[in-house]
Amino acid sequence: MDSVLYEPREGYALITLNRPDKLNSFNEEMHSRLAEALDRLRDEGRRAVILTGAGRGFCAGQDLSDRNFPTGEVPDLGATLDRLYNPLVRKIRALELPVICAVNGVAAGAGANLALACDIVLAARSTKFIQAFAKIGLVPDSGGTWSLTRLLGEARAKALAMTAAPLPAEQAEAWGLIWRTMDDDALMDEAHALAAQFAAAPTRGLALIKQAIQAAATNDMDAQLDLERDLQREAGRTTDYREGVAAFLEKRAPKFTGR
Ligand code: LHQ
Repeated sequence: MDSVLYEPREGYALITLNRPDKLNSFNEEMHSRLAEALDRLRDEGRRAVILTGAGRGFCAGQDLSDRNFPTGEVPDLGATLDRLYNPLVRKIRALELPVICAVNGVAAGAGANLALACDIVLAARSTKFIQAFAKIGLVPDSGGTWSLTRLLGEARAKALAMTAAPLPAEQAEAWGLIWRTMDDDALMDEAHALAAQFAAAPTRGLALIKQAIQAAATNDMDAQLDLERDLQREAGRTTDYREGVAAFLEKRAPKFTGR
């Protein structure tokens, strides 16, 4: 059974983590397959992607059955992050298209933080986000300390990370950690509708928006004004900008090509 499923759709793709009996936790093979699937998006010119999980959960982070050290061996988890998790998060942040995460159930450990690294997070009402790391003596990784602190502030970030308390999807939405919560059986329809909308949108412009908002985390206002100038210059040169203005003036729906 493939540990990651890739399904091309009209203009976008659906990527499904597919180790449901292990709550889609990551082993090396799943890391490789997911990296390949993300590269394929660019190669095929897809204009959006949905990332979800098979079965009742989204992802339970690292497969801990790979991480038992009965012989007393001392692992280098930093090397694991360098080789597998950090490249994955960087790849998602650098993808020049909207990455929708449809969180279909529990998201724990690196699975929670993988979801939070995506551009738009939709969650089924039954979802719980769990910073499980503290329960096994680890630190939130895959960008978790960054996402939680930026989106929630230090008080909530520390409490979630130190207690590993499950955060229900509705609370995550109310706190601004994710975009929207919906009924479990509505999740995938909503995700597909949004992906289809993005697949017909000005893709280059959306990629520039993503770049600008991500840069705002570390830029001051002055640097951000300069960046907006540069990105707007680039956006203004796209065919889609021309088409958007023409369609507005002609009172018709625009036909964006993503260029
Ligand atoms: C699992 C897992 C799992 C294996 C459920 N592994 N089997 C980075 C760098 C390097 C190393 C270390 O880690 C990291 C990053 C990390 O992600 S660290 C955090 C790793 N994840 C966790 O600690 C979460 C562990 N899982 C859980 O706490 C629970 O399974 C949650 C709360 C996610 C779900 O609980 P339940 O809904 O009660 O499900 P369950 O526990 O019964 O799990 C269902 C099955 O999935 C079960 O297998 P079984 O054969 O008994 O049915 C679990 O063993 C398996 N599973 N997570 N991470």
